Amino acid sequence: MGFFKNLFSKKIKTSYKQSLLRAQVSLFSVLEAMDKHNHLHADVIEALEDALLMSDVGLETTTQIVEQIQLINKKHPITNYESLLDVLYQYVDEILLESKPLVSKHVIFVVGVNGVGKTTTIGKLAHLYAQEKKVMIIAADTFRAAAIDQLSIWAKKSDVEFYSNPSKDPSSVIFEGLKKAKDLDSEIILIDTAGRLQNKSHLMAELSKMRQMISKAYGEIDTHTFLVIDATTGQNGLSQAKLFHEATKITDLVITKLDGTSKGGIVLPIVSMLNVPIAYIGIGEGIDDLKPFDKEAFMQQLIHHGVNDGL
Ligand SMILES: Nc1nc2c(ncn2[C@@H]2O[C@H](COP(=O)(O)OP(=O)(O)O)[C@@H](O)[C@H]2O)c(=O)[nH]1
Ligand SMILES: [Mg+2]
Repeated sequence: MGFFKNLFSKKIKTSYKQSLLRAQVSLFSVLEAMDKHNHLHADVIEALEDALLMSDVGLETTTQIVEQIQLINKKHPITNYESLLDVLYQYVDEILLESKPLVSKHVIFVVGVNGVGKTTTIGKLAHLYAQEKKVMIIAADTFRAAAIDQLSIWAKKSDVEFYSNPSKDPSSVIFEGLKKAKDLDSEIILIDTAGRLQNKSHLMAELSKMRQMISKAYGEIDTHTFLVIDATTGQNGLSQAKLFHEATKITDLVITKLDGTSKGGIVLPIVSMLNVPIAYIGIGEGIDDLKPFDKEAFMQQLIHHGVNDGL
């Protein structure tokens, strides 16, 4: 226990701040409206709604946030920008969950649509874990030879075990790979899957089958299902979250590409719908650009109290 939490903990805060600058909800016009009116005037509400929607918080969650703020305002009138931000901050605090430390031996089954960063995330996770654990990567994305090659290169970079078999179907690859992992006594087993559109029901059914294969092949082992969401995808991320969760219960989220978006707000409706923690965030293409989710640091960047930077 504990080692996941401590990894890189010193470096996290500064790199979070730098990488998430663009992901902030842009609150400058809210500040202006609040400074002008000194109460929760319709202009303030409108500016806030615009800011949240622009950041991809989505209509439903934006409405909930605004209703909550209006409710609090009735009891304790909000008269300045700082107290408005405090209420907003508290709301986000309630939505976002703290991720639980992972037990020492486990499988991570990684799912998501094409191009979100599943394979890259596995490469980065292998690198992160390989410092202290025996890691094995299973490439169950057997549709494209290039996908297997891409992952075997990541495995070599971190010098971890790798298994795939392009002539077998994904479930058989998982079966064989897990047998090998058991023989080698691997501690962290990362399974990559082919990207699939959430509305292709036969592909989603295949995913459920693959997930079931894990316990069949290995027996009892702690298993996490990571859904990788590209933060730049927009509202389609919500449909991805819903349908992947239905096909194979998601236990954790990985939000990638937070370095290149001004729409970090998408995490709020997704987390509030699935009610699962964000385990990691991706903040670049490099091997070190995956960070354990730090709720406090993330919130501070998303709902930024400062006026000048990041706006
Ligand atoms: N900027 C940025 N790019 C990323 C991140 N994660 C993945 N990518 C890029 O997204 C593209 C697709 O990644 P890949 O892992 O192949 O996606 P997959 O289809 O889900 O396996 C690649 O060009 C990655 O380098 C991230 O956190 N930030
Ligand atoms: Mg891939």
